[in-house]
Amino acid sequence: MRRILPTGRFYAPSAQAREGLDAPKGKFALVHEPTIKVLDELKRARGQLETLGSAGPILAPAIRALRRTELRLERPLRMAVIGEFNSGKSTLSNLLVRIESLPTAVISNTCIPTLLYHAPVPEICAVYHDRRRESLRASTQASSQNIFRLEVGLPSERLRVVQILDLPGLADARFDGSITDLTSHAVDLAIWCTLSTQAWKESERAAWEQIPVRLRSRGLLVATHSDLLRNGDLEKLMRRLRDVAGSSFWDILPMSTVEALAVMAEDREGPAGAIWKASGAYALETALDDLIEDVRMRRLKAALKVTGQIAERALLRIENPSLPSAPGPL
Ligand SMILES: Nc1nc2c(ncn2[C@@H]2O[C@H](COP(=O)(O)OP(=O)(O)OP(=O)(O)O)[C@@H](O)[C@H]2O)c(=O)[nH]1
Ligand SMILES: [Mg+2]
Repeated sequence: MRRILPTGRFYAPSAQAREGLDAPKGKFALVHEPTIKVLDELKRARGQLETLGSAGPILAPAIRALRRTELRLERPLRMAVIGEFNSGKSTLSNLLVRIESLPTAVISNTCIPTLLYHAPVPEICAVYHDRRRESLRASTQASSQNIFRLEVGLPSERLRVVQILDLPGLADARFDGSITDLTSHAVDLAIWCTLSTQAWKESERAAWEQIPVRLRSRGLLVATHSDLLRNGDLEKLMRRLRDVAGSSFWDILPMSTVEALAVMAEDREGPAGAIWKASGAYALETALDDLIEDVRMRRLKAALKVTGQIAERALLRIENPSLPSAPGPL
């Protein structure tokens, strides 16, 4: 079926979509000191190698490999928001970004994976399956056919730390092959949204199992629509979820995204207070902060390991120039 994209929707926020309004208040810290320290050292080492003119051809692969490692460390993390239809994925993505840009509705809505990234002014582009990119304007009527992913640039400081990939809802997550497409979007962490009123069905459990183990160890299970349950029922639900899914997630949290969004709309200086906490937003963002720190440290550790391998190979090539240059995958 040919679907027309509502591209104008992404241009809607005007007052909201200004740089600086959403400067993170102690959450999603932009500056990660350990990463900056390692990046400085990598850049200094690469600079020194680049000045060794006579050994140029021998060291060129190491210099390129170091640059790739730097780029990897400089990239924002990428978080997928996954779950079955209408589980509140787009609403939660809007909350985390602090800009209500993604369409949300009771009827099935998100039809193309949509990546939110930082841009000084709103912009949108389509990435096709052949990886061709096309910038879209508010007036563009683009067909969703052949689009691999939409990319929406928004002036949210938080997106400099972690980009958000809002995915179409899974019908029956067990049989929906798109869950395995996650690998092609290069995501580092994930949130699984499950509806509090029918949380963590067997189909969801089975689908989560299809996700690579590495990503599952970096996942949060968020029980959305928690406002639809009475307090006692919510406590019972959380006990059950911790019992049956506790070992499959980094953390499990209840969330009333609509209540949090209402607080956010009233207090754009930085939502806080009892309602914000009761909505679950404070706990979710704290857990996300911890997870982001963990993923950043794991990425750093991997980069240091690769750097060691690059240095080792460069030294071997100096001793034996006939060695192949491949420094191994990053
Ligand atoms: N009461 C309540 N409603 C919510 C909550 N989160 C989302 N909703 C509503 O649930 C409906 C679906 O939300 P979406 O964010 O569009 O859900 P989705 O998972 O992105 O849906 P698809 O893209 O179709 O899979 C919307 O009407 C939201 O306003 C919540 O925490 N509480
Ligand atoms: Mg959606």
